[in-house]
Amino acid sequence: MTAVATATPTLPDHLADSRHHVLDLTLRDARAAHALAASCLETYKAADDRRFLDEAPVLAHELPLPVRRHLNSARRDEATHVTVIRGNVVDQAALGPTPAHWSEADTEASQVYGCLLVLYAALLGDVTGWATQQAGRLVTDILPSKGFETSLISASSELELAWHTEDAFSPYRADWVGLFALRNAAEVPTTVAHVDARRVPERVRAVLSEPRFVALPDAAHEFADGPAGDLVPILEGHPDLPVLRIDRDFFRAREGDAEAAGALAWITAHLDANLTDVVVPTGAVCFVDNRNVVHGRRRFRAGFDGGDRWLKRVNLVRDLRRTRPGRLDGATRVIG
Ligand SMILES: O=C(O)CCC(=O)C(=O)O
Ligand SMILES: [Fe+2]
Repeated sequence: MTAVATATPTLPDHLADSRHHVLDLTLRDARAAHALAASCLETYKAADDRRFLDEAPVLAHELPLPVRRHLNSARRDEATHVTVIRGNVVDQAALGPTPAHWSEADTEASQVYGCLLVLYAALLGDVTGWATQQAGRLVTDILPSKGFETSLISASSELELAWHTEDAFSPYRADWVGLFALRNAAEVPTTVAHVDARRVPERVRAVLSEPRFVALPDAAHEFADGPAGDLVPILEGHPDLPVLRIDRDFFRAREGDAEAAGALAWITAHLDANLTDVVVPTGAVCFVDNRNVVHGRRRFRAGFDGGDRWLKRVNLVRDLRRTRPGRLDGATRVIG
């Protein structure tokens, strides 16, 4: 029998990688995409300019055809884990050193990569940001910072960043997280894990589908009033292909619910066992499907010498209207 990669949730393990969709750009297409981003930057001056974000879904039609096809399959395919576009042009010398902190990372030289990430993202959905994260920026930065080596946020390095659904505490969380590695010389891996629906015992699945879990805001958010901690389910949607919502560091079973604690322990061990490395090398863009997989990052040794790993990140939703209750007014993309 011939094995056919149909991208269904019942794939045998040896075909699991078919849920990692990878496109290697030709140099010609990489240059064309970069040139489009550069012309957008010239017009709009910044990657998170409001008019640019609004126009991006139209401008993105000018991206090379293989890129549009690749991202359209990610938009359509309900079982994809990650969608990667490798081989983007990043001029390391022109980029300059990796900044020491996210607040210094919105550099002029890095804007063009933010623009390219926004253009790619626009083929999947709409970019959103958080008032409580990186000062409300829409294109954020991930880089190691001194003093945060063992923190629970993406500025960490020495400590593994535990797997999580991005912004799992919020109903306005992203459908995809987009990461653009401007620099990842050491190829520090991002990690992903999914729920293998066939292996979840019936009773565990039933408990995980009920709102018996406290979803605390993760440490990347600065809330003035402290965490709300809503009661939420961990699994939703079709049992064969559940939508996953969980954070290894910030979810708890509700007080006194031993059965929920047992189910949480089961899925935690299951996701630990399924955790897979996905290297996003320098010049690669990776869209993580935030419904199908949790993600994190392996530990690494930061040099703090200007050569450290540096990623641009966007959150995006399929339906901006869904996030409207979380936004102050219809014109802003910032939640909170
Ligand atoms: O650094 C990475 O590869 C992932 C970081 C991450 O999970 C995040 O910033 O939310
Ligand atoms: Fe994350």
